[in-house]
Amino acid sequence: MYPPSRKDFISLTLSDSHNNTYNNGKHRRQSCWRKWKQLSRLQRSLVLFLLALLLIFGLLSYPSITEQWRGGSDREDWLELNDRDVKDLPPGVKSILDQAEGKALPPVAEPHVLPAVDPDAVAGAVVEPRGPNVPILPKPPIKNKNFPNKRGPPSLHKDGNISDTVGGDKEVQEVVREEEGEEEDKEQKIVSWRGAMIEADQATEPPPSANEREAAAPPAPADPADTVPSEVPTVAVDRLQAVCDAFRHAWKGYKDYAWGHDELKPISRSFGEWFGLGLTLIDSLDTMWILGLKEEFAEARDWVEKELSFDKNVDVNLFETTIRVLGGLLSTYHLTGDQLFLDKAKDIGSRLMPAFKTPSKIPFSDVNIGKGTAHPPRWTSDSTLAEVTSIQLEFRELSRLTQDPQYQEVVNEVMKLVHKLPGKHDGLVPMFINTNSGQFTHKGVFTLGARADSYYEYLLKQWIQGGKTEDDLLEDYLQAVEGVKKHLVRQTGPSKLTFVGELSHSRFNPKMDHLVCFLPGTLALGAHNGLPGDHMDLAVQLMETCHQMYRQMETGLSPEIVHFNMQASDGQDVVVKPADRHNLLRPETVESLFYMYRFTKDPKYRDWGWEILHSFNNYTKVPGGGYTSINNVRDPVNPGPRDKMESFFLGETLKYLYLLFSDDAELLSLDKYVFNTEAHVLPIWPSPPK
Ligand code: DMJ
Repeated sequence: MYPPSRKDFISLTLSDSHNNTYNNGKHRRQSCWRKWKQLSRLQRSLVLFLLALLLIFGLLSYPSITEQWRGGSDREDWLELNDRDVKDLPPGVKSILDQAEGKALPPVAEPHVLPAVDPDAVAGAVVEPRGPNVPILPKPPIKNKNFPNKRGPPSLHKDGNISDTVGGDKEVQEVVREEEGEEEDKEQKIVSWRGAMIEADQATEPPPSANEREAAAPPAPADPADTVPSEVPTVAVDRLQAVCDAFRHAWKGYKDYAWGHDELKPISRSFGEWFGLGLTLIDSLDTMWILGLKEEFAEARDWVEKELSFDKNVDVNLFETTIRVLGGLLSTYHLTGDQLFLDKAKDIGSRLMPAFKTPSKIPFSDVNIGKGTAHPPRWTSDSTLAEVTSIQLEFRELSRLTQDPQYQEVVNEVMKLVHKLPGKHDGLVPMFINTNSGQFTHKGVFTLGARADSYYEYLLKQWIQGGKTEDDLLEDYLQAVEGVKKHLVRQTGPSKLTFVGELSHSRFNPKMDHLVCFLPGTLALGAHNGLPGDHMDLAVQLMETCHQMYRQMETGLSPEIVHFNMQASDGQDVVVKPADRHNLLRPETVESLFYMYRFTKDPKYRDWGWEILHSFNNYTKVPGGGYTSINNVRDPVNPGPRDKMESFFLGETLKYLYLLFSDDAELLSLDKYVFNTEAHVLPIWPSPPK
């Protein structure tokens, strides 16, 4: 027996209903016409008159209806508000406002950012664009009177630097980079996901903070070797003050429009949410402490105590949460001795642990901190290499503080696996590793930029953290630096600038991410710790190149990615492709300037940092509060505000600038601390790891 034919059944039904519909319509049209004919002439005129009246009314009310649909009145308020602020602004800042208003935009080129157009929302994040004057959350309390008043940089605390209990962590920032679509990059068609994108004591009298001390009187550096004769003391004070002013301005925007949320959107005066953990606030805690911003710190501490909860059903990125949140809390705990921060650090640390429950012990990228479940990204079972190898400083420190070995065990296991893994190229590692097999994937592409960068940084820093006793880490680091020199370091044709390119299936690509500018600082730190002198030579050369990546741009700010010209010619050394012209307020260059100044005392590094701070102020500072990422570092008239202040601007960029300008070499001495990759400070252990 065959089943009844579905085809016959369907065709019968469709044909029937179709016919009915058609006939009904025809019938209706015929009967309407008959009725119209039956009306008297007067009745017909009356109907026509009414119809005409309706039409006229409709036409008159059209503009106001459509205006309401477009939400025009909100936008007018917003523009009026910006107009009030725009007077007397430097050209770069004014151009940011002009673009936000849509005044000076090129016809198609860079889209200006308005509150309603929100890339975070597209990515599924919770975002609430709103008018400028609508508060989102209650403002933070003015001051917590009960807050213990011992504040200031740890170097000013007696025995403050090496406490028995300390914390650490690392963070990453996620950057979605458009792939270049060029032949040479075809093998690596991957959307880059850098989990980028950042402390009180009960006992003694509050010592002055570094900021207070240096601002109050001409500084008398504790260590005469730290004095720079060519620099008048007031210059240093002014520079420190300028960093504090920048921080306060950034913080004002965050406090007014994004308090308790992950990131400020300074143009639309709203906020963006990534994990919903108050990322900017946590990333900023230790910076405020170091800068001596007591009131701001107290308000933030109050929020951590009363509002911060990790008991929420949210997926977070393991790496980003480790470097920014765990690292920020551990660092603040260490600087302040305030138990609150250690308790919070333990809470988030333990909630991240499910990420390590994988067949290979290579952690998943994402964890739900409320449910205790973990998973890889939707499109792959790979994890990013930098992400799984740049969480070690923080987890190891958490174990030391809590005397609970589970944290360091899971991250040490990752390092052991990677140490033994085949597929490296003279110490250089591929960008991905599989959570099932524990093997490298996407082999053949080697970079010091996105997805691999902090692997190299953490090899050295773990070795330093552990008292320079873990030989495997040192071996991997030394081998990697040799691999970098052999395969990735080249010079430009015109000015012989030294740079670090990428290797893609044996083909050299003269492309360098701004992220790679962490390398001069790391190389210098290694040399300071007894590693070969030529590491320092390379650091000096690369530092010059990173400086040129800023200096050669019309805004004085580096683009996200540059290409170098290797032809022997008189042309440009640095080439920037249209898709790479943005600047996200990243820290890597000022981070390296800080290390280079600490180790060489050459004032040019301070001057370079000072120029960068000026450029941030000229082109990214938003009136009313906050700094914004920009679209185009080559266009000082229309830099194209992106309406986003990354948390690492406060956690890293401004912190490193402050430390660069400070004459106090004991302020977070590099012989006592390592900085995690989000600039949070962790102590070098007094005794080697067990
Ligand atoms: C930060 O989150 C960290 O420095 C990370 O290692 C790299 N990216 C950002 C800053 O650019």
